[in-house]
Amino acid sequence: MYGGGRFEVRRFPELDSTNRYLLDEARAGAPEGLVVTADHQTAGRGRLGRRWEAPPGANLLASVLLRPTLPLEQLHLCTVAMALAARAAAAAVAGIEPVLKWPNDVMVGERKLAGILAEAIPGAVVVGIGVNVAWPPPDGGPGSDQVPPALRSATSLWREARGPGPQILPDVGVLLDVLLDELGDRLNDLADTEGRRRLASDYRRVCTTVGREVTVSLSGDETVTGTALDITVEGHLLVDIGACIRTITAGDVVHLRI
Ligand code: BT5
Repeated sequence: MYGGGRFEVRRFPELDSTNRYLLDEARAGAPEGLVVTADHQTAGRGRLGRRWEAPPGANLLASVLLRPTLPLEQLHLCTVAMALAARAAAAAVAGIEPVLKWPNDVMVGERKLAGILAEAIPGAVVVGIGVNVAWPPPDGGPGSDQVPPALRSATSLWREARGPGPQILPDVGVLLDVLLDELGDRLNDLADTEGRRRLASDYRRVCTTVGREVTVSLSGDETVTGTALDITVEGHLLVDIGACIRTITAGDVVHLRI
């Protein structure tokens, strides 16, 4: 699959959604490794029709085109690869150690630092990521009183950055370079069974959901509550719901206790 090739990055001042743009390019035959970034999205997508918010120029908004030769049930590993890469990149540029909340969140404690949206079409997967870099600002910083109530549990690299002296504002371009470096290594892992096992076990080690009491909203109106036991080699979540152990392939997780 990826084969250690180079990424080609197309940068836009504004797009509706970098995922939407790259899915159209994928349908038109664009190659694996095409990356699209936007300084601003007018209709940034979250999962299930939700929105991804970011003021112009503040945060990293990027999508990567993959053409993995993976069976359908293993496609979630594309999100796993991106989540691990984002965690490593955040550590490198801001000196922090985020954790991963299943299925698609990069967190600092209970605050969301980044979200990942993988969308598949025949022959391609577009993996989009929004990493909060300069927004939301540190508490009491410029604009901190304008963060909408629904996003008060979001955090950013600027808000979290650790190091000597005053908090440093990491550079979006540097973050993208580091993220793509980290992602390249992990995409190579997607290509073979051993590599995929490594991805799943790396994810398991930093997944804050494992061991927690959780409620998971599934498609339809179904919800399940239980103890998150483990991550499978496909990157899915195993939940002990008392009567049995359920394998959850997609869903929204709420951690019930800190
Ligand atoms: C996600 O969805 O977390 C996936 C986000 C993916 C965004 C990237 S940006 C580049 C690429 N192009 C796109 O169009 N999208 C991708 P989900 O798990 O559904 O979370 C969405 C929820 O997170 C929203 O309903 C808000 O509650 C919250 N949210 C929105 N913006 C946020 C932000 N900047 N930081 C933290 N939380 C946010």
